[in-house]
Amino acid sequence: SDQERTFVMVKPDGVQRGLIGEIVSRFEERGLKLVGGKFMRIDEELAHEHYGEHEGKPFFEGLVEFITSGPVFAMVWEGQDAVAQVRTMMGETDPAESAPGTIRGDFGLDLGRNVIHGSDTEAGSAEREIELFFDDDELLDYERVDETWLYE
Ligand code: DAT
Ligand code: MG
Repeated sequence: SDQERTFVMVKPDGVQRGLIGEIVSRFEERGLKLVGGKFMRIDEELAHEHYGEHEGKPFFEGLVEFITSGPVFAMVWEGQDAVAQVRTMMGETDPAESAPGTIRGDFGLDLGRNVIHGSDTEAGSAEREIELFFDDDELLDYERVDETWLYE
């Protein structure tokens, strides 16, 4: 099996709307393993680093303002093809184009308030974001009791 880690974050709108538990539950029930979690406020500098690829785009300043506007719940999830599986479970970037059953399709309506972040599948993205938000000693290695039943 292709075990990998991905960075996920409940954005300030998701925190304010009480969706942390619901979102964590979906990944837990899917079989992904939580290896790190942090309730935190993103400062301006971290926001610029995290969303560096979007610097200069018309929505960038609004995006930074939004992501720093309140606490977020940052996480690292591990599992088979975790990066792509999380992206599939999130839906499209625009909640309006996201299928029901996806997180953005079930809990969002507006592009600028799309509840959740997950690393994209481009090589190195997940590793970069995990390092940006977590120290090595904040990521835990352990076995979940259901692993022998989750994976062949
Ligand atoms: P994703 O979050 O699906 O990886 P992205 O990396 O392209 O999407 O963009 C990061 C965030 O920026 C996205 O979650 C919402 C916001 N955003 C993207 N495109 C936008 C646009 N055209 N107008 C307003 N906000 C946008
Ligand atoms: Mg992205």
